[in-house]
Amino acid sequence: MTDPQRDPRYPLGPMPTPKTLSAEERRQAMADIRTLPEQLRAAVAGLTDAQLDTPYREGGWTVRQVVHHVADSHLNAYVRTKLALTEENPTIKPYEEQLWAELPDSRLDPELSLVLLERLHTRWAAVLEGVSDWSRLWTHPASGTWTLDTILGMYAWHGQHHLAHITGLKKARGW
Ligand code: NI
Repeated sequence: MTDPQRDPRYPLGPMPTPKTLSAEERRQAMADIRTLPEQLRAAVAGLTDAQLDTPYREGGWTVRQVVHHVADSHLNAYVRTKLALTEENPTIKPYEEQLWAELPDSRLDPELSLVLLERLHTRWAAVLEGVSDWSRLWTHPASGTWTLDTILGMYAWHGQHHLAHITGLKKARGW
């Protein structure tokens, strides 16, 4: 069995799916979401095209695909957040993230997704900071019913998880 701490896909360990968070955990998670775009921008600053097209692990996504994937994922997360706040236990739409990462826009300049993430996270963080009921429900058709706290905990982790793919590759390569 693979030690999850040593699985190169999961440098921070497995994704958390908390049903509830403490006030301090929420504060930290919202701060992580606010700062992720600038952290990602700093992580890819100065990388050449060849470096951007290097997989972060054997058989994994390139740095370029990782940046575009974070935008794909967090666009969906923003929609899920707003659905959960405005509808009663909505069923969200899963998507095929691997196939999205192979569409032509994932080969574009990462700058496009960095700008998108800066704008998106400003709006998303404003929505999250206004939440008064973190127990609002939403349903994933395969994995079941979760809360807004789950979205916050999962996606704060998700940004740091992919940031660690890039910073880990740079450290391993001495970039
Ligand atoms: Ni991801």
